[in-house]
Amino acid sequence: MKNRLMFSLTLTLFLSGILLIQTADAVPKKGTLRISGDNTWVAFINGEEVAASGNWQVPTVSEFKLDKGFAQIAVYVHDAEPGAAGRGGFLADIILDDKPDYIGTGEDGWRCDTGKLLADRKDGWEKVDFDDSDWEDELEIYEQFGGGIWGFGAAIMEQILKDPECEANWVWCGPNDAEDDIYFRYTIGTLSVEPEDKLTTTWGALKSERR
Ligand SMILES: [Ca+2]
Repeated sequence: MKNRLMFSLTLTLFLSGILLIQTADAVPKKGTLRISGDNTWVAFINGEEVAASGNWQVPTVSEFKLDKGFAQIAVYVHDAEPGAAGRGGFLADIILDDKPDYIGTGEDGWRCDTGKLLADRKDGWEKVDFDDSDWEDELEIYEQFGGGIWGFGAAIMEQILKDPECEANWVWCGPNDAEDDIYFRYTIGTLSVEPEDKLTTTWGALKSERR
């Protein structure tokens, strides 16, 4: 009886060990954010600007670290041709760890909003603690990378997006021949609830690590 009890105890400990390892393993530690936008874009991670560009055929690639599996992605995309004079496009993917976990535009989880020019928007939309719950969660989804009106640029873009292969779709917030200033957010993981001062310390550390 005692042996059986010991056996059960050992088995339980062993199984919880496996569970713990799997749980720890499931939390991503580093990520890569790849972006293209027609015509220009500015990207933020945890409220800090990480990329800005104006050539959709040359995607930006930003590497970042996650804090206990958490990171906040925010991207502004501007279409330079007013209204129907030109179509806007946003293509992005997030690659987590080396497995890799792949999140592309066109998948669930992205939220978007239309609005003013970036310079005129002062509501903290790019910040970690910004409440985006009233933002649109159904994006307008256009062709997958390689197709559609941006297809002719794919060969050049592939020189940057080849590993891993881009599986994202071009997206927009509302019809891309109507809106010209678009804001996107994607939240990875959950922000751990910590006292305000500790949280500030964590972001401070993240910030200095990137430099
Ligand atoms: Ca336009």
